[in-house]
Amino acid sequence: MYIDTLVARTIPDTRGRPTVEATLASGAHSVTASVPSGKSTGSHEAFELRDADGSVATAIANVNGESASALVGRDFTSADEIDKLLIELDGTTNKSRLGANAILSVSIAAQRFFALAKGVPLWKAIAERANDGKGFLESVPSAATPAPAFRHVRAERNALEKSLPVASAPRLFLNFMNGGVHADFKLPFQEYILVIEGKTSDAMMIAREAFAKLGERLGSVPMGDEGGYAPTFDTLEQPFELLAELVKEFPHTSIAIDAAASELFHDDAYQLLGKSYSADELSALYRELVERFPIHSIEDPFAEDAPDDFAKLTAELGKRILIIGDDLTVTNPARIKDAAVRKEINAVLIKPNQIGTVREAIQAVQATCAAGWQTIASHRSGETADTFIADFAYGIGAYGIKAGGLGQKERVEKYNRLLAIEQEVKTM
Ligand code: 2PG
Ligand code: MG
Repeated sequence: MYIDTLVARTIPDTRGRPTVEATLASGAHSVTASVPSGKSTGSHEAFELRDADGSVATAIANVNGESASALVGRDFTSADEIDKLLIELDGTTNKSRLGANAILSVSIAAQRFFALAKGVPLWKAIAERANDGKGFLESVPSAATPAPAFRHVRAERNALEKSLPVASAPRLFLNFMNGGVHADFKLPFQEYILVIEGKTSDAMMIAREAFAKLGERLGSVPMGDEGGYAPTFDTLEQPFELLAELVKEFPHTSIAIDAAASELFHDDAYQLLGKSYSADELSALYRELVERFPIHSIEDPFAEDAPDDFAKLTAELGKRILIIGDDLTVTNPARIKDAAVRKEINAVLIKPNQIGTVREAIQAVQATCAAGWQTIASHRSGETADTFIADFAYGIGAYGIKAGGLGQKERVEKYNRLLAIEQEVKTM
């Protein structure tokens, strides 16, 4: 593909904050991609470039300047080639020079372009890329073991080859209630989710009915950042009781939470509804909740720099539920490999903007698969109309997708894209 033009602009995200959108053109075709932005961000994430005034003007200038100079007027044979060039051009370990937001806008546009050029749906192009990763894993260093022994690499490659992702519909991890930093801590945990199994069209029917039902029960309450309800309760258990009622009414459903515990950690303890919990006390609380309610998974149960507490909880509960790493692993293949060695979790949240290129997000998926763990593809709390994450989730055969609640158009668009993919698959 010969690139004729690359141009970026500022658009507002769902919180009204500026973010990056880029358009790549070749001949008569052009594609556009925009990047989301998190609020409960992990400190080990790739660097989102913002100016002192909160704008993304420098990130935009980096796309229109350096990235465009490197790409425009050149021919590329794959999206991966473009990603490698962008990584090299930035030259830092965390994308802090050009900005992960600037880089990812081009990386997603490139992925979209090569799907278009090949005449295949985006999810299929991603699936092909995810399954062509045999050489990837060796190139991912591990922070704990910087120069892995040859046998170690061989074992990892064998594990990966046996578990390469197969494109398939993800379970919906659909947000019903928002708390934490997404709703001014009206609820202590950040996300209260209904996990809905089955094919997307059936799951969405359940989602619509169950979401409306909860709305009736809650009455008039505000919406949180991710398009779920943001009610207030006096006890920790109440939101679980409400979701458990829905689980009883709707088959093939269960409860998930994102505790986003880094945001709860102050003064050496976890603060929930005015009470302080040590890591052990919080573990005991999780165990009690798992006994009482139909819980499927807990994301980020502890702060991002408490891997030992993750490992302890996974040893205790990992056979019954998923313990998902988000701020802990930040879609970073090297961090995922280290977490695997220490058995810290058994599932990984995959957010492309935490790492900055589609190439590395796919490496993160492969590192997760090699560990024998599940992947959950995820949006961010500041979203755009771009539905890339739906194609990505399907293409990598993710176990689940987190795309928010039905109370915000940009979240619904992702589910609508999954519905369209369900039909596309039938025609292929
Ligand atoms: C999370 C995400 C998305 P944010 O913590 O999993 O739900 O939130 O984008 O604010 O980091
Ligand atoms: Mg999270």
